Amino acid sequence: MMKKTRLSVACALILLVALTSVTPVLAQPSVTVSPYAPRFALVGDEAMGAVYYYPSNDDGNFGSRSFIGDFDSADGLGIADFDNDGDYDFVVGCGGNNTIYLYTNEGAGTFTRSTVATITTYGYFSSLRAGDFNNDGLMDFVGGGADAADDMNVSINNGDGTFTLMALDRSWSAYRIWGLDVGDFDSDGNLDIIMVDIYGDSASGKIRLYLGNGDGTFNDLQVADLEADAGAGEPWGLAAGDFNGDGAMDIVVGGDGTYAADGGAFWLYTGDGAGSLTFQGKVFDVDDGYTETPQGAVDAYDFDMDGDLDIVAVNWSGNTLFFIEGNGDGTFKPNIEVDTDLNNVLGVAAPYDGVAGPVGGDIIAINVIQVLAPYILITAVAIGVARIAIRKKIP
Ligand SMILES: [Ca+2]
Ligand SMILES: [Ca+2]
Ligand SMILES: [Ca+2]
Ligand SMILES: [Ca+2]
Repeated sequence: MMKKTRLSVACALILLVALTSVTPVLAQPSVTVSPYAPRFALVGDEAMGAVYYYPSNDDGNFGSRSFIGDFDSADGLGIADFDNDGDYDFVVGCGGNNTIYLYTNEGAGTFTRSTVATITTYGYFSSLRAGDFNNDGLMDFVGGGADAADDMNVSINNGDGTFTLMALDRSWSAYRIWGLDVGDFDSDGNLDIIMVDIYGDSASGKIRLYLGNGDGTFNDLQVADLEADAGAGEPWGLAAGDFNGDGAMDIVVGGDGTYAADGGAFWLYTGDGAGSLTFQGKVFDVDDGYTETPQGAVDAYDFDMDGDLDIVAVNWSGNTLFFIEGNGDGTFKPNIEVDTDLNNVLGVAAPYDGVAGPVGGDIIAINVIQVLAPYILITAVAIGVARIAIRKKIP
């Protein structure tokens, strides 16, 4: 009897040791968010190892947040319909364990997680952004590490939940690349990638455009210098979109207060539709009086469904998520604080609807109905273009 008891205790101890020595796995292999909305914003909270889901009320307001994941850290995020089933999924990069996860939307607010890639050459994951870079109808994404020696990659969607990495040249920057986004800047029908460098004396603030060849390869060139234009030392966030409604892709880029007094400012560059950008000055800020260096990440989407692009932005040291309504003419309304209870937020994402053009934000409502047939998409694009044309005629 005594022997049996000792044996049981020994077995229990062995079992306990076995359980505690198992490599920890992330909690929440699937998660159901509540309340659920088909359009949403995400924030990556590095300090809390969390992704927060904010359901959009489609009027510029957001519902209460849901917690997703239990990550070592949560950095870049990209939202798109990666499995082509008519709802938005997302990818998140976790610098803490060098892993990119795909969360597939199962409907009714349930997201199921799978591992896309484990990339040990990444120190951080900068912004992840979705787009179809090889024109096969499947949403891919771009992102990568943000440390000096890290790679940058385009991850091509194989259509079966896996992705194939294709390297991007980043030899122009010996420092960190944090803000990036996608759009067709030269109007050739192929999606391009635009990014900005942070840190360092030689490359800081340089804005680089990767012109897509439509097959997942790119040719890159420098198109602007934010440090020279705005005096911004360490730009973090970059969002692409047609912010002034002229049909050409523009960008907003955020800086911090390290080198410039204008910490938390975002500046607008307008595009000419041929790959060139013109500096237009400061258009909004997310400093809100914070005294630290309020670096910001940013993304664009028509959250109030009025036909022009709005902004969601986060503030690293202010720990805040902001909504900034766009006026459609390259100007923006004062920021609104959506959530002030965050901890060192690095990533923010709005949906990307898969249209490689300046009217992407205009067709969200139609796209969500389901792009089941090509003629629906064509109709949607036509409506977006028509709306821009009509708006330009109205004084
Ligand atoms: Ca989906
Ligand atoms: Ca693709
Ligand atoms: Ca292009
Ligand atoms: Ca424009």
